[in-house]
Amino acid sequence: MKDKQPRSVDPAALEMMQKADECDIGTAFSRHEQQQPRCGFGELGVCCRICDMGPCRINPFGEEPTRGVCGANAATIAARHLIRQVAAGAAAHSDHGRDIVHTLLLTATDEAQGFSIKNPERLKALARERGLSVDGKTTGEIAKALALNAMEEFGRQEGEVQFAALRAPKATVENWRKLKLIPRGIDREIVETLHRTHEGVDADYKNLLMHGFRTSLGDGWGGAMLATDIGDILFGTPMPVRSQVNLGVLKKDAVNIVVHGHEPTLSEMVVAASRDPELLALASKKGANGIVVGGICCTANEILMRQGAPVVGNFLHQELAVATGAVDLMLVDVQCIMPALIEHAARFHTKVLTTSEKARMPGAMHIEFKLEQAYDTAKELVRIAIDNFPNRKHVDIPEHKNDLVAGFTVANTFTHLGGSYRSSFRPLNDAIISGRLRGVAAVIGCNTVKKTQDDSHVRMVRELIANDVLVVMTGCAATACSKVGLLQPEAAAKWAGKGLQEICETVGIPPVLHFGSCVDNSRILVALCEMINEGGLGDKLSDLPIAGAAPEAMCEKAIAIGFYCVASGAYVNYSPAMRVYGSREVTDFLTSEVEQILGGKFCFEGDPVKAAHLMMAHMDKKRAALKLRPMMYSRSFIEKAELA
Ligand code: XCC
Ligand code: SF4
Repeated sequence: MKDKQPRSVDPAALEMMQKADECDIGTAFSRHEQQQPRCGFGELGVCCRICDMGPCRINPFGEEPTRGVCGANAATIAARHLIRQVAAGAAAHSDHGRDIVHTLLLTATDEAQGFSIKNPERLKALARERGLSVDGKTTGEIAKALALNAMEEFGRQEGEVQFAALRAPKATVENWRKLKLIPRGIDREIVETLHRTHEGVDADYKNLLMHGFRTSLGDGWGGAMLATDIGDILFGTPMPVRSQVNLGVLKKDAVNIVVHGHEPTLSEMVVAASRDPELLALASKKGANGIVVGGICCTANEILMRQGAPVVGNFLHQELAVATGAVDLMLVDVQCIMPALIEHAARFHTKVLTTSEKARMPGAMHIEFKLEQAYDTAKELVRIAIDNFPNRKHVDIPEHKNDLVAGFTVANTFTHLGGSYRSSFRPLNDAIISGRLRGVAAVIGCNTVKKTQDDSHVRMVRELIANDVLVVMTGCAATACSKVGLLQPEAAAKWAGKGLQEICETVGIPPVLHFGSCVDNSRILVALCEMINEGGLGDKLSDLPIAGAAPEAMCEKAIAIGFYCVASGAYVNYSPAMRVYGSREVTDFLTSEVEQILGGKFCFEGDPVKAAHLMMAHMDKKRAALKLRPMMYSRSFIEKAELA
């Protein structure tokens, strides 16, 4: 709510913002300022607009009105709006997952042009894991059976989303079952959230929030997990790969295509088309020296992980990329796409092109990306970019860019050690048990104009690694930290504590691991399960010395992720705070009481360094409960947090 905080810590962003300001082009940063002061009722979560007798608002100081027209109080109102956000976030990830499953189905039957099963081994393993027979079957047959089996997860009416019980530790599953928390079907719980939060249905805030947790599990252990696993089958399982990040990856003399959004189906094909000799020849005929395909938001992470494609930026970079004047085509699919791109593009030569029927924008070109003609369409899109290259006017590309390593997965992160064929989490568990490492933190999520861009990610992660916490990252958070060089092996010597340094050197990993896009948070869940399976760190996920954070969270997807992490037993710092402060009861439930039920809880601390200390205090408590050795090289955070 402080409006004069610095807008970003990224010099490339500041350079482009200044240009935008000088040319009188609005950006999210300037529009944020225009929105001040924001409505306090909305910020506190006590504005209800569920029915048309409203909007109603509750006095957050306990004076009248304490109830809406129907009698709903602050707790009911805050809880039901929050779980609607969970449902929307879970819907976004899961609908993306559904599209990937659909792509697998059409690939299995040879109807998806240009797609193939890049990782048949992974296909077989996943089919087996889900109880499907693979012996004597062709790849196509297995893929079809798996796709149909996965599709059932969405519309199932009774039973359980399969990955939960297949992958999570027994004790965690038992607790979920006792609480009736395992989703029956992904879509079913989302629909039930909408029903329960309709006017005059569920008024019990705890009951509402618990259903929010159930809905979110259908994201983390359902839709998002399917998106990741099936993505790996279709496009190949990532391997560690070097690339570059920030606006400086755009090239003055090349055709620049920015793919922005989330689903790998479009971006994978566009990367392939950009390497087509015919199109490279066309580009050179137009005077361009090659074609750059770079990404923004999670699409960036998808093609970074699997193709080594450069990352143009994170969420708040989308308008700034256009402001370089060097983007010939901004290609978008779904999620995190600002409608403002259209106004920006109009000031430059950039063409904005939408490709999904689900996400159109007035003023954008639209070419639907259909799987049946995927490769032809991708070529057409690349051709549009090439044809637009000669129309460039003034170009200013900030020089800033940095190197990074991405592409870590559950399977490849710890295979390095001893050259073992099987991935083993033994080295990680041993390092934690011996006190060389404190634990693991997942720092994930978006950028938001409510906080200085990238600042919370960078400061939190530096604090964590300096105190011997291994950090895994996804999404725009990973992009933020890669911009300052935290995602390369060299970062260990510079910023990591001694214990973490030793691990990084032995295993040959950076202190901060890039685990991919936001749906790839499911990789983190699986990694935690592996840690339990490996032994020595307890028997349920909530026993682990781990924590999560989304310190620059912005969207409903981030809320859904926060919810499934807490439901899985994690301590989660989420900032800016969810809109619940207007209800003491809801705030207390999420930040305290729920720990007794699920083993995890939220913390809404806004200062990233203080939040890191709280996360480490949580890890230290878990370490103490597991009777692990004291930290070898770094101090305990328990006392400090207790005082705070
Ligand atoms: Fe969107 Fe996934 Fe958030 Fe970035 S991190 S702003 S969701 S792109 Ni998921
Ligand atoms: Fe007001 Fe109740 Fe309607 Fe919400 S549901 S707008 S509190 S009358």
